[in-house]
Amino acid sequence: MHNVTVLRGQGGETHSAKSERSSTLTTAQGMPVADNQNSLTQGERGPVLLEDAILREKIFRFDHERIPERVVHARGYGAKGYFELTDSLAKVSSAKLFQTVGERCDVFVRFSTVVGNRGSADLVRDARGFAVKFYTPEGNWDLVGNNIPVFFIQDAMKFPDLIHAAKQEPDRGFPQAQSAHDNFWDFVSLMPEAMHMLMWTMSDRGIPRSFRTMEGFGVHTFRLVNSRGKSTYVKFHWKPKAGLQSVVWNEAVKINGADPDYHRRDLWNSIESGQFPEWELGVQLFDDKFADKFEFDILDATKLIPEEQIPVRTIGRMVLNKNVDNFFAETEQVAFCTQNLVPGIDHTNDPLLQGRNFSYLDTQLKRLGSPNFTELPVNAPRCPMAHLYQDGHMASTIPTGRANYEPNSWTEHSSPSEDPDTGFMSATIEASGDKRRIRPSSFADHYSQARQFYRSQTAIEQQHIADAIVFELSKVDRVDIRERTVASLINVDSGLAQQVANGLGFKKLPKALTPAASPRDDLPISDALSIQKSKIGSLAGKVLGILVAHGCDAATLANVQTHAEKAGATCKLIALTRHGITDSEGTLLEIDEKINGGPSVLFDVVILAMSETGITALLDEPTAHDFVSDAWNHCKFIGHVGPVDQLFSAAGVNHWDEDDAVIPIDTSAASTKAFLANCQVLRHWDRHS
Ligand code: HDE
Repeated sequence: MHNVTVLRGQGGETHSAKSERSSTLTTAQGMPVADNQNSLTQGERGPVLLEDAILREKIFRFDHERIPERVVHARGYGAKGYFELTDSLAKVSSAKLFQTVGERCDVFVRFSTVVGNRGSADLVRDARGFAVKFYTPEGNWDLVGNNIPVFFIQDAMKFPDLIHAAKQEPDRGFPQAQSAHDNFWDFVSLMPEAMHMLMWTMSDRGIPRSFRTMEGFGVHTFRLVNSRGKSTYVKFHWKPKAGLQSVVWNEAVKINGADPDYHRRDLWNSIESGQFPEWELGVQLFDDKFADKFEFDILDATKLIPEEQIPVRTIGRMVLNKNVDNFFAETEQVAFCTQNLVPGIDHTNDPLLQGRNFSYLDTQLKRLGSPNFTELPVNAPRCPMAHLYQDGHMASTIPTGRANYEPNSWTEHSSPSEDPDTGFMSATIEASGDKRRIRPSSFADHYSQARQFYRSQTAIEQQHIADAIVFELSKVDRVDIRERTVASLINVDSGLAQQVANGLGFKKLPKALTPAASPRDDLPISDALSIQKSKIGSLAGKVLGILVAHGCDAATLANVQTHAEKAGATCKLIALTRHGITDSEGTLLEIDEKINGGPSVLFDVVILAMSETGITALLDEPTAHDFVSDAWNHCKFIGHVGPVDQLFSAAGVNHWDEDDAVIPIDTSAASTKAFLANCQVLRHWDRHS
């Protein structure tokens, strides 16, 4: 029976009266239900009676199950865990969570795509939200970031335009969760400030393999403030312990069909299996002196500070060790607000950040329907609290006492009062100047960092960027939009622009757009911007897909499974049927996926475990051909056991036996180990060069 105890005191300690769990199904009012199958009718085949309050309540509750989805970041997935400080920031911040090494606080994290609706697929090309709620001893701190360190626009004024342009076009209501359409490229090609983030979304960063393999960034410059009121600028970074990893576009397209829940399932499975995803929290700290000499404005969210210029100092780690108990109650109802700060952390004047500070509280009120959303368990602070707010829809705490105002002189009903020593103090910042609507000239250079990003990628990554832009622009109907984009790309890199122009079939390059500030050519390559330059080097958390044929070698299969699991990887067996496949010793194998539900795109590494007798049945199965040809085309490592020639031929793959990443595995443990050691790099990019 599902959720008999919906009134089971979900509010936990914030509920004044907890209902006890009943073994009998009840109504929302607690009345026991005698029949949950049939409506109340007059006569056996007669009309349903209005009197049937049980039916009416049930349907009423059902009708009201949905709340508005988030206007952006609608599709997301949450998990719980903790943050632990590993290096004290006491000198620069008075925030309690940054004081004592080893101290932990609970966190709730929600990862998301930006553009798609709640039911869209996980592996669309998009930025990913990376929002963390820290339940600190001084209240909730929300670091509402993305997996990309820069944003499309500089001023909050343009956010509704950006999102309108990116989401479904208003007349037709499609495309869903795609930037590959006219409106998006129309807008971004008219807004050169978008070019830097475009480079990121068109790169492999836009199609991450897993939430576990993404970096996270606070994006804006924030401030840390110490106990003497001194402020230091800070950029926040999350670095995944599992390393950075993405998929290729053709894989992403196929994953979305095979498993639209690929990212959420991956997060859920890894936590359930005890492989807890982990990130380091790092900071780039700097002062006004650096800010003044930096090439760009530190308040411009379309710019980053290269790690080579200010190294990222690791100060803590975050471990996600618990899945949500209920998706709606936690992941849907979690309400992040950029203005949720704690003493010791503060904002800067970044105009995008300032706009966000208005937006999030407003959006939560709309979405959750009441200012009391802060009382929902996932949003409620986990520290002592006392405020004088009251009433409103769905107030679920019962405030006591007579004094609900301050100051008051009711000593017996003592009420909370302010504390200038421990309370939040905004950093003291001088502000002056004319009241105007103006974009500072220090925000004018839109291309230099886009160029730096592009040039810092490996050749393969650069190719992926060009391919992605060609793909997207090929979905754009208006020629002038395609041309304007290429004209803008010339300012990033003429080689890239030429490649895109060729991919689109242009006869000649258009004239470059006139940039507001000439792009610089002197920014050094930053290796930290490339995924491929950061090595993975471990199989931990990876998933091996083993296509098994009837009669495949039992000893080799056992070896592979044992050693892969020792390395922290998971093995999934794929076969023609879920039941009835036996190995060479006649043991019935526990199959995870039928071949047409377990394509190789779902796995990091694949192995073909064949036998003379078993392979024949697979030769007539088109999805077995795709399994092999996709693994090959996506440059994956392919281990093979037993006779496989016919399967490669059926899949149309030639010269596989000359390829360094198609590796035979025999019955010896050494051979399995060698294969697993080799495939740690996950892709053999040279295959198609
Ligand atoms: Fe958001 N953003 N945003 N955003 N954002 C929302 O708040 C908004 C921006 C980000 O998992 C909304 O609760 C404005 C940058 C994440 O629940 C909304 C502007 C960055 C999430 C909103 C920005 C983000 C949101 C929609 C420009 C990266 C998901 C639902 C001024 C640093 C949080 C909600 C979650 C969600 C507004 C720009 C990240 C409408 C006005 C830049 C990760 O309030």
